[in-house]
Amino acid sequence: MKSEEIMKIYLNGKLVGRDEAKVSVFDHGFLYGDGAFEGIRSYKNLVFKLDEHMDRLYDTAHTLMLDIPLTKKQMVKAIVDTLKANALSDAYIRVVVSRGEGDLGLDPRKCYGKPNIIIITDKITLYPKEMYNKGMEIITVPTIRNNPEALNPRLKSLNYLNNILAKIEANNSGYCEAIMLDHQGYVAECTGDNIVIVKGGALATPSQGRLKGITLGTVLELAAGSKIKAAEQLLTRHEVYTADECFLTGTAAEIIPVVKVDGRVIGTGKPGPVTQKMITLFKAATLKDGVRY
Ligand code: PXG
Repeated sequence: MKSEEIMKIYLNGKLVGRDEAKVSVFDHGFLYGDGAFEGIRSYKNLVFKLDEHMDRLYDTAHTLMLDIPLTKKQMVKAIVDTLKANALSDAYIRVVVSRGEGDLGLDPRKCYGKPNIIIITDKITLYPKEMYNKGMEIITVPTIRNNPEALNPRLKSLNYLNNILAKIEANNSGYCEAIMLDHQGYVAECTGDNIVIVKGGALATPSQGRLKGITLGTVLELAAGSKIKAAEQLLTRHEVYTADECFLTGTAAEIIPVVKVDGRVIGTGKPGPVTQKMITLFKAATLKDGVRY
């Protein structure tokens, strides 16, 4: 974390210090979790897959009927300006668009029509380095992913309690990540990452009940480019337990191998060759595909 004087945060068109970066307690993002967000990374002065992140942010906002008062192009400029103001070449970028200030009551019409836009740039490390080398152990938790007809997991909304409850259950059992099943009992994803298995050299990932992860999308593209088969399909825990390899994907986590699930050893119990290959391909892609600044 940068010290207070140097850290600059984008708040509604201005770059302000950490202490000045404040919004009202009447903001419906705070009161009701009403808003959208994105977590993005930059590598060596390139914002990775920024257009894809913009599309997802604006798609979430569209479903929430939240009019973002910036075009995608203006938002990209605001992100780049914030990165430059903080002199960060490798960063974690958190974009938040909340419904804005309003009277009490969950009706968005009670807001004065000015969403708050916040961009924070900083560093993030999600899991200890050792887990990347040895692979991580995860469990399945009781909290299922939201039923898509209640709150679609494809929305990256400010309401993340579904995932946080699952994270708490994982933590309570001594784990830092967990599998969440979907409303039909199929494997959906983890609390902040997508899940991929490898069987007979081919990749498989759940087809429903999950966020459309941009890291996962990159992995699927890279697989296609390397003639590695990949399918989006219904997956049960049995298929995860009996996979040759397993790994998780996410902007914050990047690609992390999984070697044990619910006490079952996956494959050899060590990060496998296909996982290693995807990590290598992914690292190379992060330096190529995005917006330079
Ligand atoms: N599923 C869920 C539920 C997520 O929240 C992913 C999958 C991976 O998607 P991307 O597009 O990032 O490949 C996410 C993303 C954090 C943090 O602060 C979490 C995410 C991203 C950035 C930061 O814990 N999760």
